[in-house]
Amino acid sequence: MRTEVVIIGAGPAGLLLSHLLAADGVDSILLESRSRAHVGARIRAGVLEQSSVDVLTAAGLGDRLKAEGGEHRGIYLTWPDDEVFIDFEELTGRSTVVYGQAEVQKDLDAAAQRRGQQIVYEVSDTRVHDVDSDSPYVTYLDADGAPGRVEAAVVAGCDGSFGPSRSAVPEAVRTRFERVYPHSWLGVLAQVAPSTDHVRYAWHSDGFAMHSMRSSSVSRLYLQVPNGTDLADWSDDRIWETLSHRLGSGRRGFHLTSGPITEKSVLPMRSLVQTPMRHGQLFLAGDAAHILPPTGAKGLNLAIADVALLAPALVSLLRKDDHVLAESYSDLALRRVWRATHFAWWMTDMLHTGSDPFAAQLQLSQLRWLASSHAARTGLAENFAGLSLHI
Ligand code: RFL
Ligand code: PHB
Repeated sequence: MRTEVVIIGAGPAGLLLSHLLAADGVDSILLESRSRAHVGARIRAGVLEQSSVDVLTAAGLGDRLKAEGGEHRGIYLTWPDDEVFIDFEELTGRSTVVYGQAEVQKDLDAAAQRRGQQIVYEVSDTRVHDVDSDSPYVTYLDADGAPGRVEAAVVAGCDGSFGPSRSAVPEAVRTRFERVYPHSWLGVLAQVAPSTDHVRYAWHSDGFAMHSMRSSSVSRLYLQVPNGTDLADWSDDRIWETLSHRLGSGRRGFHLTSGPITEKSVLPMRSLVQTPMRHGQLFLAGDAAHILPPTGAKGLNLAIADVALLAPALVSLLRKDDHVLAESYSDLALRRVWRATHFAWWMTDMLHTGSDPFAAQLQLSQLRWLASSHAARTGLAENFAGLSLHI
């Protein structure tokens, strides 16, 4: 097969890229290792920042988001002695929308169906070739094990944390910056109305906890657990008791209501940035280029921001033979990536507890500073909700 852009990965980054390219008349083919049903059912991110909402809306993908997404003008930070509401709207004039990644994926998938986008699902052994040349190509095995090959002018690596694109940049060219955290998140989805009106991040000496939501009848909750945690050790009762304790149920008017848990998983946390995000005709976007701990709610937002830069760069390159945007893509995208990487690290460091009493006192001091300082709250709010696409 031949196309203009071969996109590896049909997650949010890959599907949005194909959508934006198609809007400018650039053809693409997507190769995806999982089934369409599997990709559509993944429960992941929940919070969209304003610039992501703007990108999706401008791309004609904003109808359901507007109707069903809940606008969240801030977050609570709580700890046993106090709490603070960080009012993004008041502090930055920007807001966030709680709209599950599965819903974004559904909207992108519906748009892809409508335009007849070519997507090859259930591929394996995906390999990237000759990105140093003008005629790169990707090979794979299809669902029946038959070999396939797509030739293109450009390869877009949108294949997430575990795909092959990141390693297709030669070792001599790439730099990997990495941090592995000693914590994981145990995440649950529960069929119960949220007990909080805004996302609640809780510091506790036993470990961090968080209460988010997906709709008026579905809650999403997380607990800090040690790496290597076995889900079998966490009964539903133990999860609810621990959440109640760490979130401070019964304190300051907050009462956690439990309900049936429909999904449980453990998510290890790490930060990784690979530079550059372009090598030859290969461009990386989303988790393929960078991974963040979820504490700052940035992963999906960064994927959308990358693609919002990459799509016009590829259109200029392929339609006008204009290389300027393609050449600045990596540097521009990385400015935002490092800002988000710092923010996610900072939020993680402030809220996850261990056995070091000195660290705990610094965390509490920082939380009290946020509660007492307008400037501190503005800094957090700007990073959470207020980043513009070009920083
Ligand atoms: P994805 O979504 O992982 O999509 C990559 C796609 O590539 C496919 N693939 C391959 N295809 C072909 N050949 C191969 N060899 C392939 N290998 C992989 C995969 O099957 C997949 O379909 O990456 P993308 O598009 O870059 O999107 C990134 C986001 O998914 C990710 O950053 C967020 O989910 C992170 N994240 C959050 N981000 C936020 O912005 N806000 C949040 O509130 C938030 N919460 C979260 C999160 C991630 C979580 N988990 C489980 C990782 C909460 C959690 C629990
Ligand atoms: C979520 O709703 O899944 C969520 C919200 C905020 C985060 C991470 C995840 O920081």
